[in-house]
Amino acid sequence: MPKKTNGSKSSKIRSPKSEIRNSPLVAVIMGSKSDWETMRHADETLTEFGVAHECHVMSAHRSPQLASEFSANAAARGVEVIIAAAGGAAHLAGVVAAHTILPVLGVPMKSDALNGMDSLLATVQMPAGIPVGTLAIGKPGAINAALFAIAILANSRPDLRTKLEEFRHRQEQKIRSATLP
Ligand code: RP5
Repeated sequence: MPKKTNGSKSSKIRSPKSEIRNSPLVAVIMGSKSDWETMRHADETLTEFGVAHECHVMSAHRSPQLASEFSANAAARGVEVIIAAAGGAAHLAGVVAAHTILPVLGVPMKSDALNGMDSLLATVQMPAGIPVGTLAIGKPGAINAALFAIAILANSRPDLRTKLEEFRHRQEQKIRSATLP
């Protein structure tokens, strides 16, 4: 299993081109640096499973060319799943999905104005033909997007499948052994 590609946190969410190395399998992209506090949970989950990945900021609105170029080139670079997070009029996942046939998982960010309902609807309501697998708003969505990406990769990677089974087992054991005050 290849190691995660990025080093320091600050480099993770800055210049995309300089960080493309070691064939990341998952690309985690987000519309703004302000999304990192939520999306770091996707980064941490992928790291926990030893999945090579990269994290970048790019916006469907503020850097449309970067977003389209990145998604159009992702498959050729060896990326197998893209996780796209955005808030508000959250078009990022849909725009990315329009430029690639890779599976795209959307994570709606919790917004100040509408508590993430705007992000959720903008991400989930894709017209037929260009699918985006939309996860929950905020941190649970970030974690589940990573787990979903891992499940996709695990179909053809027995070592990852074993890790996922062990994770589920540990999770179940926690519930079974939970005691109430
Ligand atoms: C979206 O706008 C981002 O994904 C973010 O969730 C939201 C607000 O961005 P900032 O104004 O904090 O940069 O594009």
